[in-house]
Amino acid sequence: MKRVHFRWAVGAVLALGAVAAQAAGRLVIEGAWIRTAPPTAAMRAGYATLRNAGDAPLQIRRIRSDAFGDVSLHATVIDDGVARMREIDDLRMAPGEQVVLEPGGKHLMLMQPAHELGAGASVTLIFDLDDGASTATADFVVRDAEAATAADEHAHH
Ligand SMILES: [Cu+2]
Repeated sequence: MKRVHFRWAVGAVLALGAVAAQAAGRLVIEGAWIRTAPPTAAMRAGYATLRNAGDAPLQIRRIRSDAFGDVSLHATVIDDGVARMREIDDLRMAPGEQVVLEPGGKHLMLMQPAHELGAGASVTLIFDLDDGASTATADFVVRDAEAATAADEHAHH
């Protein structure tokens, strides 16, 4: 009987430890798209809604893709009435926080495409998180901004 109680206690401690170890940021990427451009364009802009669905803060350390030589996160700032882009080095998100990447605001700058990207093409982007182990992946579909707006309006109905 004593032995059974001891085993139960060990099991409970291990279970609590497992719960504590799981506290982590979890990046969810939804509605990912890349704006259409001439198929050979040297630069593209990508948009999506990012959400931290985990129970700890997260930080995006790097974004990469086989389809682009360089991927960075940009903010659009109005400087003296002129829109300029500024790189965001380390996007931090609290648990439950959502960051919307959209035309005229924050966006992904996609440089040096490895191949032509026509409308309807799909590209995988990988987001590396600050813990060095976890990543989030999303397929970005090439489409025009009008189609994206229509889809958003549809979602609100
Ligand atoms: Cu940019």
